[in-house]
Amino acid sequence: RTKRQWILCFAWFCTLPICIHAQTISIIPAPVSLKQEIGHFLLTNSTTISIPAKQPELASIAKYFADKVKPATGYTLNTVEAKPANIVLTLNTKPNSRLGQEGYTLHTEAGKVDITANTATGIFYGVQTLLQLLPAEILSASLIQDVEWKAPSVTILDYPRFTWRGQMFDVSRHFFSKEYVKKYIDRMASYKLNRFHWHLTDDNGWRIEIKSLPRLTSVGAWRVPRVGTFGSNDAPKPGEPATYGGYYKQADIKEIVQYAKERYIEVLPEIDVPGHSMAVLASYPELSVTNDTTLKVNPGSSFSTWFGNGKFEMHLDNTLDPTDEKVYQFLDKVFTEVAVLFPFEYIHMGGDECYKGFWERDKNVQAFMKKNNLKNGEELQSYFVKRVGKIIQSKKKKMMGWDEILEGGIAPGAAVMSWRGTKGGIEASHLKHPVVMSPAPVYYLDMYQGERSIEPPVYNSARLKEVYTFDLVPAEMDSAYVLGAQGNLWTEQIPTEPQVEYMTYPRALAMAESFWTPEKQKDWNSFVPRVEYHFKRMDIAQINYAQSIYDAIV
Ligand code: TNX
Repeated sequence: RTKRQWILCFAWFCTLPICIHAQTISIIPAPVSLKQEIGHFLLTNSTTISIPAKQPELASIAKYFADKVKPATGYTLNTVEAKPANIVLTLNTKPNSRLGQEGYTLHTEAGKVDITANTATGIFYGVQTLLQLLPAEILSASLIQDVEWKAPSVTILDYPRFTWRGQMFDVSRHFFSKEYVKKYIDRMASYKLNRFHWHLTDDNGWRIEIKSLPRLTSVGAWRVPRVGTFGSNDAPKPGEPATYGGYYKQADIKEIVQYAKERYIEVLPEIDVPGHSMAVLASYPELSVTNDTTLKVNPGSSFSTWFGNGKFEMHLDNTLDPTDEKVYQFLDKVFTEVAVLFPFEYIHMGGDECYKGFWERDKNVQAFMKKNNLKNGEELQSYFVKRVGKIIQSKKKKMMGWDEILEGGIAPGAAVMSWRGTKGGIEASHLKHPVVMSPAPVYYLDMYQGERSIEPPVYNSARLKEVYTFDLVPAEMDSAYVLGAQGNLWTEQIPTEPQVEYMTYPRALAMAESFWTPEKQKDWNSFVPRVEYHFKRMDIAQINYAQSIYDAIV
């Protein structure tokens, strides 16, 4: 051997102990900068958390952390207002401009964790990173005694790429309990996602109590069950009881909004109109274009659902009558209550996939269009959306809608959620309207991601690697108007909680990283082993997932 080889060999031998002792770090989303040092912080029963005096928000973050680690460790961590303490949460008195509104710095070493930020939000994200530095077993719901609760020594500086990092959950096609919605939200927070888009209404069930309109939930929240036949569209048989469904009482909604707030997540409510409204029309038939009193809450899927046989089936459903003042009075009542329940600045009014055949065939609608100089269905829908925009504005909220709201002329100030690819988003950005990117199929969590034969019967695929590597701001876009992006979980084919998780994970991790980590730092080859480690965390946390990393590598 040459002298150089001997030296290299010796150097390798000397660093070996460090390598053996260094814990692997697998943070998702990857932080902007991370430096690992030798050593670790050990969490013990006597670890104390220090928060500044008169900072109730930081006190509740400290409690969040203490509650999180308690089941697995059995420790009851003490919060103190004075230093010295082991874990110190500090708000910068002079803002650090690199950190912005959501960034943080985290430093760990023997006996000490320091988290600083300009805002409580940033502190919360620092705590999430700290939780990810602790062993996977920290997520266990029951006591674990044979693990040392070590977090490797690191220095991290971190902040997000986008302010809107969302996930949409459709609770209309299948209903999910309040407790489960909370779980979904808490898991979002652990990956630094901060917008929970709650798809509360659709053809298959109205899920939010509106006190002034009780039939929406006494009638509209219930349909005939179609258990085991995903996507079945068979009309209800005569006399078949509407027993499947459920809804959230206003008290439940408040509880969930508060729960989300404690996790720095804003809740975006969606009331989908004028299409996707069969649950409304079953409850208040006088709002339909044809005043049809026989309309029922759709039993299976709705306007667009992919079937196992690959067929894309259009449902030519009735809609709200855009020419009827009663409809706007109804919407005023709905948005009055919605605006009070949800503190977020935006309300989503849907606007997608509205079948316009009834409008074309209805004499009154045609006469209305002529009188108002509306040339086609798109212009009539635009008239409708603008009226809804005014109602939403009168409640001191901003309106958001699916990209169909661009058709026939967009309402002033409306934000667009781009779902039919990136086209709508690009157009809206040039019109200087805020945009959230959620293009199908890439960011659609109801597409299959792994081995076809064991996936739910959905029609298209969104592989993990495609999701991870997708460039969510195309070059043609005016990026200044991009608020961020989100994944959408439509649940026509997804009736159970384990299926919800299977479809969500690990793709939500790929999105979380795309929405947070600087684009040029994203690296598929580093992501895959980190996801593999998070599978271990999810096993311990009892979260289901698809093993789609293996499939995607091929
Ligand atoms: C289209 S995305 C829809 C939903 C379906 C979804 C199925 C959008 C605005 N509308 O109603 O659930 O496709 O992937």
